[in-house]
Amino acid sequence: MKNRWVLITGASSGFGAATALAFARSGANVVLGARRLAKLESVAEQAREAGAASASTHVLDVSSSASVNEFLAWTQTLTPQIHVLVNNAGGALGLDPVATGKDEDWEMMMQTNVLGVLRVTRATLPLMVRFATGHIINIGSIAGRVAYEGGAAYCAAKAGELQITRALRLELSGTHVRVSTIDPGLAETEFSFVRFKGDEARAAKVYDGVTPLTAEDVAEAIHWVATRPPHVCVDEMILKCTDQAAIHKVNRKPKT
Ligand code: NDP
Ligand code: 8X3
Repeated sequence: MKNRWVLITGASSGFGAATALAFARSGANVVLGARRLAKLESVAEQAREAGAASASTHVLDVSSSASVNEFLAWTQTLTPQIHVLVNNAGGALGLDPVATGKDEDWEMMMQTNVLGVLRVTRATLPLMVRFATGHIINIGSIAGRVAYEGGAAYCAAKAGELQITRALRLELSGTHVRVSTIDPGLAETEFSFVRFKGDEARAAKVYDGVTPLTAEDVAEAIHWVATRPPHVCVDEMILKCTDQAAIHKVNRKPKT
């Protein structure tokens, strides 16, 4: 990845931050976006120390077309070409059943996980297609493949991401731009803290007695997918911790 340009959304924490460091270690230029600029800058500093050719940050809110377009205009002041786009920004809000679900939670999940992926991809494609190379890596979830109670909107959003990935691969056939989705299961990041709106105890319970994936496990998979030879496209990758045999079948060690 030496001197390649890698754009990562949602790079201020979790998978996005770990992915920035993974690409930094292989000498890439990392272009980082998220809403929390101070956190992004701290990730960029670590990326420089880890060996990034450069690490640049700019505020990005994927739920706004204006913000996405401004972000990509700024990106083009750095580089005319993006080699890898990691559409990672997103997450869940709430675990309410449909009967008591909240409009604002549903709208935000669709805005980030679905429309955000579409917006950022549309704005980035010109920086790939005219160079006849590029790789779009979307971060989906096992929730996009199997539904669970309280997950209707999040599962729908990640199923949307999966179908966007599949449609895009068809649309880009012949352009040499690759399209992949990486769909993790339980991983300990800020995900549950955000889902439960700052309730730390409830968030911690999600990982009780389990050895979940780490952000670094997922970042390593993203980096591996991005570094296959140009004729190889990993279409879809499902990554789960060994304790999670299926979405509802999680092996939890009894408390001692
Ligand atoms: P984190 O909450 O740690 O990271 C989410 C990232 O997305 C943050 O950097 C956040 O930055 C960013 N983000 C959220 N909303 C926006 C927005 N509107 N505009 C720009 N950036 C935004 O969680 P994860 O690292 O776990 O999540 C990353 C992705 O992985 C998500 O798409 C999530 O759905 C998916 N995923 C997570 C799993 C898990 O168990 N952890 C499993 C499967 C998939 P900021 O708040 O600064 O904007
Ligand atoms: C996050 C994984 O199972 O909590 O996408 O929905 S799960």
